[in-house]
Amino acid sequence: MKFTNKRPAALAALAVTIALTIAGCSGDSGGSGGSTDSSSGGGSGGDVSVVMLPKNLGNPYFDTSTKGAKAATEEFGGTFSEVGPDAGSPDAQVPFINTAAQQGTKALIVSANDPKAICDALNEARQAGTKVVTFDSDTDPTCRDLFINQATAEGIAKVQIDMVADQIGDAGEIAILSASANATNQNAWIEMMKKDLADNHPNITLVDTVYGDDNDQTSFDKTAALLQSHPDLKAIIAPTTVGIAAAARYISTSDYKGKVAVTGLGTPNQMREYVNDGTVTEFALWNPEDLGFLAAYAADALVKGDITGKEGDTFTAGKLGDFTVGADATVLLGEPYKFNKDNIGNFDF
Ligand code: RAM
Repeated sequence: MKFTNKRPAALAALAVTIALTIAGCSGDSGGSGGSTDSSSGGGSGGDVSVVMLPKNLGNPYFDTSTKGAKAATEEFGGTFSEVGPDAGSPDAQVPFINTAAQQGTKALIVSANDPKAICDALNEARQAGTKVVTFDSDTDPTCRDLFINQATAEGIAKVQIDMVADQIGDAGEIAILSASANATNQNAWIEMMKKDLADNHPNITLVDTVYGDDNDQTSFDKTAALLQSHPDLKAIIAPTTVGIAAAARYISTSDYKGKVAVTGLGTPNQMREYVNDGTVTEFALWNPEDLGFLAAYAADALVKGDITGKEGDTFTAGKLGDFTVGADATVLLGEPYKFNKDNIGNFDF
């Protein structure tokens, strides 16, 4: 079952089955070391060991993708663990990659904080026999075997510009509150949003782009600063689930509520109260659980030699069905989906 806006009924049915917690794969963030390493004995302890390395720990978006990856790994009988830094700085993931390689991990699934900073470590891991699957935020393609893309960058950019244009009458000043300055995914989306604005929305002006580092407090503070610096601001686009929730929280209790729109990419559970109180009209996302699920099945197919990452390779990802590897060793999950007051009640993630 895929999460696409062509199949809202299937999507709703899937969404209500998604639980809020991740049993057994997310633990104490370990103080300054910032790591979680709680392995689960997935299935029968088969020979495919999977390590999941999100941008950082403590983000509900990645908790949900880890939940999907763990479920898939249990289905194919592998072993699963999640590790990661507390903060998504460019090279914070390097020690976790090195450790996974030293442990002889069969597959590493990574959302990269920087397209290049972790490349050497990933390539060393690959030389040691670890298959590397990026998901959510890619590295340079030379540093991984496969990238699992949630939706096309063009599609993710367009849905956000369409929403903001709709919400501000296609005119006025807007700003972007992004994640970290080096994030491959957000930077690709921002470039395409700028192009879409230039090509199709001459009366919207992007006046600022700021970075909340996927940290709730930093994102909250950056929202306040944006509103102070740009008194005519009509909207904030946050292409990050952490940023949009922080921006909405700030605006929901301020005089800007109802005057400055907030949209972008968010999870329904984090955004529900701001949709219900009228701060937010509409935002978008894909299903992070499906994304993690697909990444784990792709990792399994690589480890077992069913695919190599060549264009045209095909594999089956359990309940999600069959997928084909496209150009640049990329597999596409689906399309972004828009959430608003009419449908948000159907989702639980
Ligand atoms: C945050 C992260 C993630 C991104 C989502 C939309 O959770 O930055 O990489 O895909 O937002």
